[in-house]
Amino acid sequence: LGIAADLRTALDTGALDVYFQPKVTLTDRHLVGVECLARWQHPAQGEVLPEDFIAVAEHTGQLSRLTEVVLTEGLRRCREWADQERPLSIAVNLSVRTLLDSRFPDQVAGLLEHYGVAAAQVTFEISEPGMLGDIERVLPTLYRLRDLGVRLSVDDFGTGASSLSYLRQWPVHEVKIDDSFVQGMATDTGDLAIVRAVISLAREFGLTVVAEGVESELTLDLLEEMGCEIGQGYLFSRPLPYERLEAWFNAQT
Ligand code: G
Ligand code: G
Ligand code: MN
Ligand code: NA
Repeated sequence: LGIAADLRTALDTGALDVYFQPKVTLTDRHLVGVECLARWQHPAQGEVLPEDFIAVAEHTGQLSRLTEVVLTEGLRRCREWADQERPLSIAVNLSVRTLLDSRFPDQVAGLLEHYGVAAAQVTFEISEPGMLGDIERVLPTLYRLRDLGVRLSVDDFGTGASSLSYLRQWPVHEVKIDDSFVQGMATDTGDLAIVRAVISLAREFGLTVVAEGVESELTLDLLEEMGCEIGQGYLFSRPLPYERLEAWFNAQT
């Protein structure tokens, strides 16, 4: 239980870090937004993996606090960028458990107002496998979030083995093709076929398609040919702390 108490302290003292990974247009590598990713450097144990401390947060009643910390930091930066006439959007990952919390949409509305950020600048990413497991219970929250005007994204798309027809029924705006397919597509014709199918279907449904895990120029070229608009991955940048993101941005322009 030591780790749970340490996490509580980190959340209370601002010791949880938020890193930002660029999302860029594939045609000209123009920065359109950032995914906000939680990072935790434990004072004694060093870096704790997000999967691990998020699981701790979920099991010890700290998930809503953790989500609030990440969202607040994202909104604060989003507001600063808007003030500098750099309208970048932010994306925040949500666990299914957060979508089962009926107070969450009101909390989001309050934070948007407090930071003066337009709802359309904010995307919530929800992992496809998680979404599938609980879709009936999660849908009411998804509708309330959509009605606030925030954007919803299906993360890790392709790993949940949902029927593609779900994409039309869910109230979402974006799909993120899972990095396993994106990383495989240059060498594996099966992965290539999956990526092509997801891009074409998403476009038919009017959804934004984001390729995650873009690591090579070859993959970038293939994605561009297939009509994918936005990418994220080590080819462009790793997740970075705020100051290094700004340095990366300044080096690009
Ligand atoms: O890229 P990274 O190693 O940070 O992410 C590992 C996993 O942790 C990813 O699945 C990512 O979605 C998740 N993750 C990172 N930050 C958060 C967060 O603030 N909330 C939730 N629920 N998941 C997060
Ligand atoms: O599950 P989600 O898509 O939210 O997770 C984002 C995770 O993907 C983060 O842990 C991030 O560090 C990782 N990531 C981002 N870009 C790349 C990439 O190009 N290659 C690999 N292997 N991982 C990446
Ligand atoms: Mn994500
Ligand atoms: Na993923």
